[in-house]
Amino acid sequence: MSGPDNWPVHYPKCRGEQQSPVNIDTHSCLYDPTLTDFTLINFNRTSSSVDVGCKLNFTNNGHSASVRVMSDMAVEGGGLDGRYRTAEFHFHWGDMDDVGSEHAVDGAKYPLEMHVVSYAEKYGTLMNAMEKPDGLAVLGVLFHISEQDNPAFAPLADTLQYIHKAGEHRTVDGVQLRSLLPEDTSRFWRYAGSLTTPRCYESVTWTIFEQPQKVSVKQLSQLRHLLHEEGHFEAHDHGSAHSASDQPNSPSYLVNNWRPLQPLHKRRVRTSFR
Ligand code: 1SD
Ligand code: ZN
Repeated sequence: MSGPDNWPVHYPKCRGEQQSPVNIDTHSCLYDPTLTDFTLINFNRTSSSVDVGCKLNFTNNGHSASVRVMSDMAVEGGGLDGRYRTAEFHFHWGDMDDVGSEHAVDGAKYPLEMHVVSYAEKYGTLMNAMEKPDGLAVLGVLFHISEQDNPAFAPLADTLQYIHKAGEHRTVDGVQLRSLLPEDTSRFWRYAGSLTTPRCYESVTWTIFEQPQKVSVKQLSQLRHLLHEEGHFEAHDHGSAHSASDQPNSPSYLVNNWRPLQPLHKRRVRTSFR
């Protein structure tokens, strides 16, 4: 599939006026006191819990490392209407440390962004919710580089070796999704937007947490060594994507799987804090 500039040719919704990601200009955000803290239901369970384990299915889907949540997790509060069931989380990253995130804050990009995708319980399934205006709630977490490895990221990074090639899967437990999110989930930005990949449905209530998390260069490089198959990459090559080989149809590194910033048009980003 060709790059983001060509998406509207096949997916007209990608040229809509409520697209994501966006730059968050912190000085023009509107404070909204109805944006209360989140309740993250079962985000810190592991398989050692007596009842439900936090079982996760990792996939290299050729455009990201995507982790399907196979246990019962959900998101409530945060100004959302009702309960949203968590389906999966995935990552966007770059080949250099000054790019990678999809969202920007005051024009600054981060090297990594995690998206936790949940769907409105009232729609029953992710597929069913995907096109509804209030169908999805995505929690966005930005990461900056730290000297030390982030221990919360370690079980995840260690699993990446098993999903090196596009199409590979691995089921694991013991990853604490809660510990990959900021401790303080009450400070965030909120706006109405879209999926950042085709078909670009404008069905996402976006939350970007103010507090970035940490990832080491070594941990980031484990993501940067995943492979995608040539010709199946949906994002752009950013003019500098690494290539594992010069042969046509050979695998190359999965990097720069971020969509460029989209105009806000008539939207306003709200903030839960002053
Ligand atoms: O890019 C992802 C896509 O892979 C899929 O996870 C979709 C939800 O089903 O969400 C988009 S995104 O807008 O969260 N980047
Ligand atoms: Zn995403």
